[in-house]
Formats: sequence, C-alpha cells, structure tokens
Amino acid sequence: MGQHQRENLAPLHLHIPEPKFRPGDKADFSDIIVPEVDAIARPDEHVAPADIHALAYGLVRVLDDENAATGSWNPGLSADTLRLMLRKMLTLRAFDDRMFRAQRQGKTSFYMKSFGEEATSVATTMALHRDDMCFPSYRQQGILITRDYPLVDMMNQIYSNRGDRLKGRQLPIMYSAKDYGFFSISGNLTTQYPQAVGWAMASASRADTRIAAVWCGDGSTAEGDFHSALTFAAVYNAPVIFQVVNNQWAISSFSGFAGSERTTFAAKAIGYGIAGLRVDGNDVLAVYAAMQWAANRARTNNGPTLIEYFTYRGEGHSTSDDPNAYRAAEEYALWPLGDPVERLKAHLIATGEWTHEQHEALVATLSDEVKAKQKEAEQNGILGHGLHHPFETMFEDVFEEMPAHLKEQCAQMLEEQHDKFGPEWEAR
Ligand SMILES: Cc1ncc(C[n+]2csc(CCOP(=O)(O)OP(=O)(O)O)c2C)c(N)n1
Ligand SMILES: [Mg+2]
Repeated sequence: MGQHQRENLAPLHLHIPEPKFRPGDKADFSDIIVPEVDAIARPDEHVAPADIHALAYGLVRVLDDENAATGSWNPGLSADTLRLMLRKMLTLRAFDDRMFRAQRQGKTSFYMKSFGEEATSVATTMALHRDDMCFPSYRQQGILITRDYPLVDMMNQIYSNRGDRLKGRQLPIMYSAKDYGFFSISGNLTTQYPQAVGWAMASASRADTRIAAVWCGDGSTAEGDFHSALTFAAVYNAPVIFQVVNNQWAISSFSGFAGSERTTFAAKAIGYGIAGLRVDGNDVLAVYAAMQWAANRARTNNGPTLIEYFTYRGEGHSTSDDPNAYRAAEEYALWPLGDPVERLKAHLIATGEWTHEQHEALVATLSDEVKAKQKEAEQNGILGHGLHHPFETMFEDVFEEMPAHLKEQCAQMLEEQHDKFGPEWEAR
C-alpha cells in the first residue's frame, strides 16, 4: 500500500522487463522482422543524419536468404578478400576454442569467447585503415587477429606469464597494443566511449587524417559514458564511429534492461542528431559495408555514425558464466540471422570460390596452427606455475624514479617472500 495514495487514482506501477524465453522454453524468434535486402537503399555518404532516420529502424543486409550478395550496400569485395575474411573469422574461432579449453584445464583464470559475433570485429577492422584507432570492449579480440597481432603474445597475456607484454597487470584478455591501434581494454564498461571521442577530437584538432572506432555491448549503452560520448561527438562533429554489438544479452540480463523493448540501439543516434544504422551483424558483407560508409563519412568531416549490429551471443558471457541457468537452450541454433561464418562460407561456395573440402582443410590447418602457438606460449608459463614477471616489477613503470616509500615497500615484499619461500623461490 502506497503512502500517498489517492482513492480516485489508479496506483502507479513499474514495468520490469522479462526475457521472452527461459530455460525449459522453446525459443521462437518469429516476431523478429528481417526486411528484404535493400529495403532501404544505401544513401550517399554525405547525407544529412535527419534524412536517414529509417535506417536506424531497418536492417542493412547484403547476403540474401540464398547467401547471394545483392543490393546497393554490396561492397563488391574480391573473392581473395572474402577468403581472407573467412580465414580471420576461423582463426578467431579456433583461438577462442583453445583458450576456453585452457581455462577449463586451469591454465588461466578467465576467458571470453566471441562465438557468433566474429563479423563485428573482423569485417569492421578490414573496412578501416591500418592506422585508424580502435577502442574495443573485451569481445573484440578479432581486431588484433585481423591486424596480424601475434597469437603467442595474446596467449602470453592470457597466461600472465613471463612473456606477457603487460607484465600480468591486466585481467586475462584485457590486451593493450598501441602499435596495432588497439586501445587498452578496460573492465569498467563503456569507459572507452568518451576516450574514443577524445582521441578523435585530438586527431581532428591536429588536422590529422586518422579516425577512431569504438565498440561496446547492448548492455553497456545504459552507462552514462555512452551518452556523454555521443553528446561530445555530435557537438564537435568528431571523426568517430560508435558501434553497439547488440548480442541480446548482458551476462544474464537481456537487452530489454538497456531499453531494447522501447526502440533500437541505432535509433539513439537520432536524439543526438548523428547518423544511425542498424545492421545484420551476422552478415559480414553488410557489416563491412556499414563500417566503410561510416568511415568514409568520418574521413570527409561528415561526422560520427552510430552502428548497431544485430547479432546473438552464441555462448556464455565468459568462462565464469553458464547461460543454461537463464536462457532457453538452442537459442543460437534458432537465431533467424544464422551464423556469420556459415553464411560467408555458403556465399563463397555458391559463387564457386570455395569448397567444403577447402573449408574443412582450412579449419584443420588453423586448429593445428593455434595449437602450435599455444605450445610456444606455454613455454613462457601458465597460471600458478611460477613463470611470471618478477614480483618487484609490480612497483615499476609508474614513476620515472621510484619514490622512497615504494622502494621500501618493495624491499619489504621481497623480504617476506624470502621468509616464506626461502632461497628456492629466489633462485627461480
Ligand atoms: C561499469 C560496470 N558495470 C558493471 C560491470 C559488470 N559487467 C561486466 S560485463 C557486463 C555485461 C555487459 O553486457 P554488454 O554490454 O551487452 O556486452 P557483452 O558482454 O554482451 O558483449 C557487466 C554488467 C562492469 N564490468 N562495469
Ligand atoms: Mg551484450
């Protein structure tokens, strides 16, 4: 009973979002509208944001139901480029599988896969220039793989071993690679959004030619940082591309808690007066085309774009999660937009540029390659086996000259280690 209730008025109540399907239910996605390819044709890259509101509610597609590439958004990529895209996505899948298993084997404490979302990191990176700056979330390892970052270095970071370029200072998978245009991943959701805008504004204020691209999840759009970033970018017309990987879930919360029952994520662009595109995130060609369109706009001072990739998180949130506890089984198999790798494969086979045999052979080769890299990385150590950066390095790299109080603390730590583990530990 409310404290201030008037008898002649209906009591107020809140709406609490509830996902449509729970464990034990059979998922039914028949209410998801998948428009025809080219339902809205590709507009000129210099179009005013106010003239393309419909694109924020539509779904940019290139691969049709038979996996033929059609329509005005078709980026017309060569078969070689498409095979490279396929290779990168398969490498990512092989890498994810090995590292997930490594966590289960106790070789690391944590891992996050990107199964089902591979197009949103691989195809987007291929549409950018190599020197454009990426501000990823934790599920865009595909950027590093696409930019040929060494897999062994990624694994060293996951194992926090003595080869880890980040010296064990970051949670596994939170890479940082400045020389690859890959900003340090932060566990604090959406902090990368204002950082990307700041970087893009700096690039423009220096009359540079590089642009910034930033990724976050559907759930992350509920963070204040998302909105202040969009405001800054709109005000200053910053050369930045905002991407929302709408994989339907934020750990165990479905996208409704971030507002998906009310509008699309792409439509948030409209309120800020910037361009917004909603894209089939499992269609590599549509993802590439959207990023290319947005990048061309940003590069020609036509301002920021917000792209929503409509996709599905095929597996658990992380190795610490079990989606069987909160969502219906087989949701991924029933997802109406299919699987990004399977669709590209089918497209290449249909156009005579690929065969099932070639595909199987490539999957096997990549699996062997990743396994070999894993062996190499494990020479540098795995979790709990002692081969990590020396403890004293945790005090380094903050101050140019280590202040006296840190020197003292470091010495005290070494002394305590000595007392606890003795000379054996020191000899390592
Ligand atoms: C500021 C902040 N709040 C909460 C968390 C805990 N958290 C980590 S991941 C996550 C879900 C994010 O979901 P989404 O943005 O959809 O990305 P996805 O995991 O689906 O890729 C949450 C709530 C966090 N890391 N940081
Ligand atoms: Mg999500």
